[in-house]
Amino acid sequence: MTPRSTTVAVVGAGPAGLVLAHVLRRAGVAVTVHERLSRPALENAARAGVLEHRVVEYLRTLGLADRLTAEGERHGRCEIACLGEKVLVDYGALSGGIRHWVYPQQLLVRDLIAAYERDGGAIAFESPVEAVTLDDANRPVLHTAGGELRAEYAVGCDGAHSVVAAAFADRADGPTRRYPYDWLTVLARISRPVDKIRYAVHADGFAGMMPRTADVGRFYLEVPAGEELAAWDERRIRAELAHRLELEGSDPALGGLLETGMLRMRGRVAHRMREGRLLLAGDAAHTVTPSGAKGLNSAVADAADLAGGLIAELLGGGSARLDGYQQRRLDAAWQTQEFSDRLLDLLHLPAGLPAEQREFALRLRLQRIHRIARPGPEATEFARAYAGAGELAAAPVWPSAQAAAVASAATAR
Ligand code: RFL
Repeated sequence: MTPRSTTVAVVGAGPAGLVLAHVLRRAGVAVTVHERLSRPALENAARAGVLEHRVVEYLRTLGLADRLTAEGERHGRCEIACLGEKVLVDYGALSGGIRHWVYPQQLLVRDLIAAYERDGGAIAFESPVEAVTLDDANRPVLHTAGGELRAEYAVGCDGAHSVVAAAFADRADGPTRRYPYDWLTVLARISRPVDKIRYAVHADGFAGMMPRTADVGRFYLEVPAGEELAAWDERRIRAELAHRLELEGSDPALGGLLETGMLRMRGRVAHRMREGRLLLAGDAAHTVTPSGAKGLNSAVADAADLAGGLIAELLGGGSARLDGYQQRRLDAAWQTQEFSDRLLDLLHLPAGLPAEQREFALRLRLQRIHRIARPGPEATEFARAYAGAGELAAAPVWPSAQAAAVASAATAR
């Protein structure tokens, strides 16, 4: 069988892969997208939902945020409960007007797939890439059940167990942190929308309540590391959420539990995001805990930067931008890890703290909570980092005729 070929082979149709493929295709670069899951499975996987300001602005410039901005909700306030106080953090005001958008990841993924197809693109669903190797000229070869695909570049947007990362000499290894607790995750029907994120810093462990849609909320409970889900029946989950979150009559009441899971809490950043013609973006290169809501946002930011670099490289704009991709995005990944880790530290008591020392630790945390709620440099820095102030690196705009000409030359190489 004659091997097929493309310019950029994208592995994985999550947020990183879809945004990257979309921008490349629009610039006239030949792209393929392989996705392991079926379309319905991908379009119904509920994960993130809190989107940074800069990510939504970027999607908006691409015309990819119409439904998001029509149906999503803007959020600029959260509250942190501790020792009977509920401290309001008006991060929208503290940041000078920068707020989140709340819109479920699976809806964003559906919108991105629809937009890609509207532009004439096609995604190979249920088509896992089994392995990636390099040919004699160090060009990537993707191995799938349907045969081999040769590419100028292969980009791993395939999440934490990336097959593209596995083709790096060091398997894109890097420092990791296993936190001394896990989070039990719950998706539940609710009687009214969650109007602001609530974090509860509690002697019995952290709990969180996050908005998703008008009648669905996302909840978290801190549990000991390695805890099995089977240890938590529905009654225990409901009681513990109500107790730690101090749910009152004015709060959303929990309806049916739609999904429960156990999230092993860890952070990881690869040493490298590029090896020759192999590149990584999103969770394939770094995973961050849900604390701070940064995973999906970082994945889109990687894709935006990488799209700019690949377009410049392939369409005659030079190599400098692609060459700088790894350093820029590793720096950003470490900033993200630091933010998420700092928030985790605030929200959890030290592991194994004796009961009689917990109030002291909670009182110290309450001081820190007030510092990020009260106007001042620390609060401004937190608010801007949390809501995602600033801009993503936008891809250069290429006149379509020129783009098409150079793209076909690139594919023929
Ligand atoms: P994804 O979304 O994991 O997509 C990777 C895709 O690659 C496919 N795949 C393959 N396809 C072909 N061949 C192979 N060999 C393949 N191997 C894998 C997979 O099927 C999949 O479709 O990675 P991407 O694009 O990097 O995006 C990352 C985000 O999905 C992730 O970081 C976020 O969901 C994290 N996250 C949150 N991030 C936020 O920014 N805000 C949030 O509020 C937020 N909340 C969350 C979260 C993650 C959670 N869980 C379940 C881990 C809440 C939760 C509970």
